[in-house]
Amino acid sequence: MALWKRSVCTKDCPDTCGLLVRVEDGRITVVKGDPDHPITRGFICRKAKYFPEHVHHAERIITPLKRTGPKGSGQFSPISWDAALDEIAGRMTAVVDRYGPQAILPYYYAGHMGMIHRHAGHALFHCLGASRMIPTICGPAASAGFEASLGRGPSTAISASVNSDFIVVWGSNTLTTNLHAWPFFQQARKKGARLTVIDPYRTETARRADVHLMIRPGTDAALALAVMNVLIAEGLIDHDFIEKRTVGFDPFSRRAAEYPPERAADICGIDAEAIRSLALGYGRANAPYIRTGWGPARQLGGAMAMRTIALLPALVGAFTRPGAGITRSLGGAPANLTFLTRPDLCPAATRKVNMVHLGRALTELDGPPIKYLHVYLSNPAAVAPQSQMVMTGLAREDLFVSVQEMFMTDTARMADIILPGASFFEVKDLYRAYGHNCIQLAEPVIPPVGESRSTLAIFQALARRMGFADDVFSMTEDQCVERLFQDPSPYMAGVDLDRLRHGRAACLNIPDSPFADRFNTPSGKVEFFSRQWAEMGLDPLPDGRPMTDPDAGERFPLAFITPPHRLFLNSAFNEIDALRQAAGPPTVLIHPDTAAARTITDEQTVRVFNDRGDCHLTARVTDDTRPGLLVAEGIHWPMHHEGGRGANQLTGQRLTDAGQTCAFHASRVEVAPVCNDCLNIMKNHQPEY
Ligand SMILES: Nc1nc2c(c(=O)[nH]1)N[C@H]1C(S)=C(S)[C@@H](COP(=O)(O)OP(=O)(O)OC[C@H]3O[C@@H](n4cnc5c(=O)[nH]c(N)nc54)[C@H](O)[C@@H]3O)O[C@H]1N2
Ligand SMILES: Nc1nc2c(c(=O)[nH]1)N[C@H]1C(S)=C(S)[C@@H](COP(=O)(O)OP(=O)(O)OC[C@H]3O[C@@H](n4cnc5c(=O)[nH]c(N)nc54)[C@H](O)[C@@H]3O)O[C@H]1N2
Ligand SMILES: [Mo]
Repeated sequence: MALWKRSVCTKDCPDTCGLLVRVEDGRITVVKGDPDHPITRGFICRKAKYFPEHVHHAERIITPLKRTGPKGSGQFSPISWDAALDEIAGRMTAVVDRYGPQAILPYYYAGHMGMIHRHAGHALFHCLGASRMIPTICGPAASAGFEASLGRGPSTAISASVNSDFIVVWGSNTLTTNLHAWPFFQQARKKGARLTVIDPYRTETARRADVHLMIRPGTDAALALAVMNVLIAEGLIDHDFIEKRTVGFDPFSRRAAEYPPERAADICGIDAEAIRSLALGYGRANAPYIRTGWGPARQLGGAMAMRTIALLPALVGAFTRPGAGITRSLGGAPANLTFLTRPDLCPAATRKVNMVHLGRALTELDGPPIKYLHVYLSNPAAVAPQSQMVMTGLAREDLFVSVQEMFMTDTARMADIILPGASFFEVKDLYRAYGHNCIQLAEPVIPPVGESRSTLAIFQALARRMGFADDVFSMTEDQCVERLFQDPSPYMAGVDLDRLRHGRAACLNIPDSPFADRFNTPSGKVEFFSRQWAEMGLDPLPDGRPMTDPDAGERFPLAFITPPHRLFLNSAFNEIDALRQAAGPPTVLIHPDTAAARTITDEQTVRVFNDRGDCHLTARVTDDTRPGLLVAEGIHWPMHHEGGRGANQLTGQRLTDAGQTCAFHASRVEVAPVCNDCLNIMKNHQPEY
């Protein structure tokens, strides 16, 4: 019998789309958009249409597996759940006895964004006293910068931009990574709004903008300062707002005076006239609106960049007018999760390991060294920086690795034990979007495929095996959801729980312009001058001097960025042949001048390299990128690269100025053509780690 059921896409994307799922004989056969969703309104990206194949893929891992060949050989045999859990519990216990609990490290991220399942491992690792992983791979630099200027909390709803007359998309590839924002921008444009995109290369979004500023990566603070310099010089600022609702304007204006457009033009690689024109457009608009992406924050000075951009609306008082404002990741937790994460169970002074430093943690950390790694909801062999170090670590004979997975990823291949994880269609969970202010509760639409189990079920079974009896290890999904509803945050006020229980998205109680009354900074005002940053040893004022990678030196003159691909979601969807074929081989965009200087021709295989590693990509010679800037879109599974090494071979573990995030878009590299003979040799020799 065929049924349509409501669900929600839980991949790590701002849009968190409402879905309708057709289920026939226990199998998902069609997935389409739910027209009743208030924001995503019935259309979905091309990737999501492949969910039936994703869930019922012939190569999905559906039983626990144990390694039977050398590490990384890909040789595994099915074993029972009991045998797998016994082995994991036994190994963990042995490591605790010999090296102490901190020799165990969990590694997870947001492969599936469910509030319950994503946080289901914390309590067990706290009980064990394992090292704590700090989840910094994505957003904290952007948050830290934004919060220094505007304070913690929600930002302007993207849907508010329909009333804007001047939209700036600052370092976001909206059409690729936040598709459902686009109709709001287009609606505003139909009424006459102008769209400016600030991005180092010509993305699909930039191509469709009125103006594209092809900024040199890592120089956004200088651009924002120059825009503010012009606004002040031209008298386009809101004195009343500045006086009543900001602090530190005087020292700030002296700093901005140091950045006339000509200086920023040199730093940013953009015409001074284009900067002036952006400032005049922004300053004269009735309702200027900025959508910031994560791009400017994935730089060594990423928090400073975001902090500086976030000050723009304050200068022109653009927080209260309908349509005006600024959007970052839309925060605001709907409920208290500590009943599940149980920070009270974590021993004081437990060692913290920043997830950006996984490579180092597995190869250099001591006192104690990491002897056991458990990976879930993440694919670090593909997504973590400096892959060579990560792979060297994963290959250690004296490290036991267990991985929860749906597919034989590069990470799973390095495991000693693999546990089959249930897909999000097979579990119950609550989901909070980060590109709009809705939440949605999803029931399983099918039972777990094969012998797969949910993250919650796996950790509970392990906890019981290890003798931990706390109530949290016996709560069902239903009980967890009810607990969430019993301890709601103020954002849940007025939310219709019945609507949620019927699987429909509900909007949180968050105004479109949450900055109207107060800024959650220490002063309660916008902080042009941040005492907190001064105390942290950072410049209390915006600083436009770019930070470049001190490891790079002159041997690596080219900038290298790795922004998202339209047909993948981080490393997810690489298992879908049709999407991989549509994406083509992993590619690098190279400007014609850069290519000519290295005798590189279009479609040639090139080797991109630095001191951290190398990676083979297919060259696309195009003026869609700047001279001196290489762009490799998307995280292809390393195994799909010629040579087996992915783009994260080239990225580093150096952290951003604040927020301790990975500066994924700050790498410096060189590139050279690869000869055909070398390629043939390479095809026969996959790397050995
Ligand atoms: N070079 C470079 N590297 C990057 C980035 C970049 O821009 N450039 N971006 C970074 C960013 S922003 C992020 S957030 C990280 C993302 O890093 P990850 O969170 O590791 O990436 P994903 O590919 O989203 O997660 C994929 C994994 O999630 C799990 N998963 C997915 N769906 C399900 C499910 O339904 N059920 C179960 N049980 N498991 C599931 C699987 O383990 C899968 O392999 O990558 C970072 N890495
Ligand atoms: N299709 C698809 N959608 C996704 C993802 C995906 O992999 N694929 N990933 C998801 C995740 S986890 C996240 S966090 C979001 C990220 O979504 P985005 O914010 O859109 O992605 P970013 O990698 O942060 O880069 C955004 C843009 O910033 C540009 N950029 C890079 N460096 C700089 C700089 O220094 N200054 C400026 N102004 N721009 C710069 C890049 O070229 C890119 O076009 O997308 C989510 N959505
Ligand atoms: Mo992310």
